[in-house]
Amino acid sequence: MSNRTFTMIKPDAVRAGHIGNILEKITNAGFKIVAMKLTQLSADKAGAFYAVHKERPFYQELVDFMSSGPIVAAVLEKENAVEDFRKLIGATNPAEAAPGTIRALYATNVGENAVHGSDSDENATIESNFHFAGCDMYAY
Ligand code: DAT
Ligand code: MG
Repeated sequence: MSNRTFTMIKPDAVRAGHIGNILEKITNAGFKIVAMKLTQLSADKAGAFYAVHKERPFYQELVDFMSSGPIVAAVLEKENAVEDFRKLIGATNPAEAAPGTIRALYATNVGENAVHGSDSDENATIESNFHFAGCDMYAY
């Protein structure tokens, strides 16, 4: 089991001024930020990141949204990181997200849902490399 996962604070939450609140939830839950940047995805890069969803009806909407403004991309470290982070963010649809989860607190709707979290160790590695290949990670 890996001890790292990958997250993005999505454009809706960045625009709403929630970067600080969300990072506080993440660090209070015991995750260490080992790499982080503020960046903006081009439509091409957003499309590539979410390529697994390209046959879904919401794909174009997702690509447009994810490239609509800046995001915070980060690699997080904690024991059981992938599973614990998915619990911390809550269900994809904030209407179904458990109380106190990041999506329950900060997501707008199922499409604009404040944060991304990797769904497997394999995807955590792929997604971390997508944003941070060649970048240093910091242990502390
Ligand atoms: P998650 O982000 O919880 O892993 P996912 O991988 O199924 O969810 O979908 C990726 C993103 O696509 C999700 O965060 C928001 C968008 N999305 C998913 N289902 C959607 C829907 N029914 N309508 C609009 N956007 C949706
Ligand atoms: Mg997913």
